[in-house]
Amino acid sequence: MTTTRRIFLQKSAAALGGLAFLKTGLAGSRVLFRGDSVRPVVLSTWSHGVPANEAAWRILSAGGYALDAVEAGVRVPEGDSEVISVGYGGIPDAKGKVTLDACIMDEKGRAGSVAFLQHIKHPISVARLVMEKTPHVMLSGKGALKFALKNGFEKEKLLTRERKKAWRKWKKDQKKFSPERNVENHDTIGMLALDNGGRICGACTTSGLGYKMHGRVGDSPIIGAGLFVDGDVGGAAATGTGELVMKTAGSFLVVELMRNGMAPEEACKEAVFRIAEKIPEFEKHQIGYIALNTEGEYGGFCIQPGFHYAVQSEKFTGTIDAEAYLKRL
Ligand code: SD4
Repeated sequence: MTTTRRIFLQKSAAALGGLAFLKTGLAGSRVLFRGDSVRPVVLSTWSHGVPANEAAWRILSAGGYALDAVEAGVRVPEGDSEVISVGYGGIPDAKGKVTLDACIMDEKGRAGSVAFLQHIKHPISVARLVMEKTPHVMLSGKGALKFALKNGFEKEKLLTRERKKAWRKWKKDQKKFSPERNVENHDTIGMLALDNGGRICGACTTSGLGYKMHGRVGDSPIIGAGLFVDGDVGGAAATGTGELVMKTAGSFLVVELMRNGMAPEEACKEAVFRIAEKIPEFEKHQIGYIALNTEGEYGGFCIQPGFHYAVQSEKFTGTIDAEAYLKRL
């Protein structure tokens, strides 16, 4: 640990005043979790990653392509109205509109993304088409919608009765944006997969922070922030308050750290430390990173306790609680 970091941590501990927080053990002070070193393997953020991984696994276990696996995987929460942070049934913005962000990246470095997309249930599939059918990486708003409709996607109503009711209550009660930390079913899905052929791909899709400002776009459709893949190194994905991830180019940073020799969990940890060093009041937010390298090793790390990720492989299937930067006593 650098002196600067130590000083920073002392300062932030003091700034947290009466609140009882403890920094977790430093890299090297405990045995670093390195995942299983296995392939194929798929991992994704939160518990809604479990059924998503199952869909991806059907493709991976049959020898299929990681890109098909991540697309099929994240389409599961996108289509599930019970998952209120992704796709259909997602929490709307402050104006009551469900606006979606998504991106996808393959092992060759190709990328596609959509931002501020409305009325389309599966933004990840539109992002894939942007990647495959256009010379661009990102389409947004009405242009993205037009592109989707032209390519056979249907215009659908994404705001469910339940979410509309909750939005009305939010409007009446507080009219104030406040991101909630660690509320299950209230978060982005980021997914990373390594297939039998050693190809690594990733996808990320979300309705974004609940009751965000109309027009706000988060980290999830930004290549290098919500998701990044380098086919020679590995991939990373983020969940949580996107502004913190964007300001630190989070997923790109995690991949670069792996390129320089760090294990996935160590790289995620370092990227969380970067947020802690650079962003005032970071402790009010949650960020969770997951990472996977081309060896099939994986890991995650987060700011607050409570973030978990789902893994599926021949060696392990289940969820893992990520280590956190802050620990409540
Ligand atoms: C965003 N990272 O829009 C996403 C949403 C999220 O908890 O993960 N929410 O900032």
